[in-house]
Amino acid sequence: MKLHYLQPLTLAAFVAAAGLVATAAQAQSNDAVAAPSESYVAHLSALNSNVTGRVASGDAQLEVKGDNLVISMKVTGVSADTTHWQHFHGFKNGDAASCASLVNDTNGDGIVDLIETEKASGTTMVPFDSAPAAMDVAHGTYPTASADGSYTYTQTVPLKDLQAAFGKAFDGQKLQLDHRVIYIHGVPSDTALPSTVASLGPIPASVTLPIACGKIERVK
Ligand SMILES: [Cu+2]
Repeated sequence: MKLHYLQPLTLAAFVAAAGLVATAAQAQSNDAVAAPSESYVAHLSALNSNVTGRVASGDAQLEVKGDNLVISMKVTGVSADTTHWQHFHGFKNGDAASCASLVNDTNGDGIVDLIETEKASGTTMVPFDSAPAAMDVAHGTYPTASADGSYTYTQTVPLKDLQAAFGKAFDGQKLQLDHRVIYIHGVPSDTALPSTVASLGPIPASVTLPIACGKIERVK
């Protein structure tokens, strides 16, 4: 007797479960092709070309895809075979940052050093290294340019982790990417720099010297 009742129920349950599986599979494939929910770009222009002897340029793309921020950068015209620190910089109070220029060369040595960028750009915030959400600016693993002075960088960052680390470091501030600027730094360690070129603590000025900057803009 029981079988007569169970069988139709089991069949119905099976059909329902199969339907759910199909719906889940459909949703997943929709996610895979979905456009990013937020998208940003930055076009980077050279800084301190008088020191580097090159004209750096680059493009950065930042896309929110599901739970991740996907960062990709393509950079040319930077010092060859040199590791290039790169970060977004900004103001701790959320004000919109802009790229520094020679106007910010307050000591008149012809070079805009990292400290001189602070008035226009605020402080170093998130490293574009191998683990941005760790926010370990001084110990990150940054890209090294090839022999022709170019590199590409891509990193997928769990957005929740990044936001949590950022809020902890900057008084609960939000990322506000479109209020930030991206800097690329670095010239070879044997570059002769005047002693007026300031850096952060014990970090050599050749490591932190800004060589390109671009404002992050939201793409509609
Ligand atoms: Cu930086």
